[in-house]
Amino acid sequence: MENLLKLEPNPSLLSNQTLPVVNSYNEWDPLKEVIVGRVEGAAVPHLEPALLTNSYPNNLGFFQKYAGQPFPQELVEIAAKELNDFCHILEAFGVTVRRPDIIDFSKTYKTLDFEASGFYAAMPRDVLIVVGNEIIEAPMAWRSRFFEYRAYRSLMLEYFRRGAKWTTAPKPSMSDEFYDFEFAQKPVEERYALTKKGHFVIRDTEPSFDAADIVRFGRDLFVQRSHVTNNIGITWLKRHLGDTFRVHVVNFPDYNPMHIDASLVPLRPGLALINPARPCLEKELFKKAGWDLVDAAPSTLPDNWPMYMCSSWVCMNILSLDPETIVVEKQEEPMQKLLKDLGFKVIPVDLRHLYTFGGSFHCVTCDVRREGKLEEYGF
Ligand code: ABU
Repeated sequence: MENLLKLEPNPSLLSNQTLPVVNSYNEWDPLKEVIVGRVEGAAVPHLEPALLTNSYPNNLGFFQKYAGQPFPQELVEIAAKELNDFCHILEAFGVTVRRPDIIDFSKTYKTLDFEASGFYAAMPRDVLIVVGNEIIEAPMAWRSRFFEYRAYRSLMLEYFRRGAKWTTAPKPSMSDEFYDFEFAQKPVEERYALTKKGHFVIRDTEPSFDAADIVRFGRDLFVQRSHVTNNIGITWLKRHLGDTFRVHVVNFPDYNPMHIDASLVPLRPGLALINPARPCLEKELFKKAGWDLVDAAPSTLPDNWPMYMCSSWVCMNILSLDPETIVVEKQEEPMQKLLKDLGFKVIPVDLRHLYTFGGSFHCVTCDVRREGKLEEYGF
């Protein structure tokens, strides 16, 4: 870490320009303030339908063994250290870092419709999205994530008191009718075939989306259908954002879809990474708008690395500090080389143990404030 701190921060990150407390229109403008998640208090969820669908069959034993208990302490300690070091690096680049409250997610709770225990506050990207001057809490679709927003409530209240527009999207009841229980029980191949035909584990009975199924390109936002984002959720988002923003649905041959940020990742105006294992079906839309789509480099992660909730394509789940500077996982050398060849300054940071919790730099952050304003990028 000492070496990393010697890197020269980009002067634009240190400017004192006055911005609204919440202000972020895209994934690449100069970053000023960010929420970084925590693994302290994380618990292993019970195998509810949506989690059963999204996890990988070889991991079921882990969930059966630990469901409802805190995540194993040795995993928490090493991932917490990686996150703390990442926060210090961001601060060294002039970025204000905020953290969620620590909550014991192993507590059980009961609503009118179900009983569950919680998960974690490691991935603010899943629950929060900033669109311009507004911060939106996503409805979410896992019962274990019903109360995840609570870890961010004190931050939301602070932003609100300081003038932010704060919205909580309606949460689904997460009653039994919301899930296709049979879908979750089907063998993987059958689930994949159904997903290909547009069937997902959640139904369209009530709006649902995870914020991480949306990616921001200024006036244009791209969203994917997934096992946590349904059509009525996308309709809610479109209607809520109104004419100022355009919400486009994009598709990928990803038969276990949950979160767009290991499939489509914009880097700067006119350039985005795409996942070569799940090439975007709407490439033409981007080409017509003058965007180059570059294949991400595969991960260097060993096959036996414990990955309970995401794929190794989180190697492309990077965080842009500005249009020229990108944080990339330290051992993902092919991704680093690709980005350097594209002209970026790369900041390598250790986060591999955090992958085990289901994400990387984009997932573990929510950019609350970036310099910049609403712009169009050719769409
Ligand atoms: N939660 C982000 C990672 C999604 C994926 O593995 O594709």
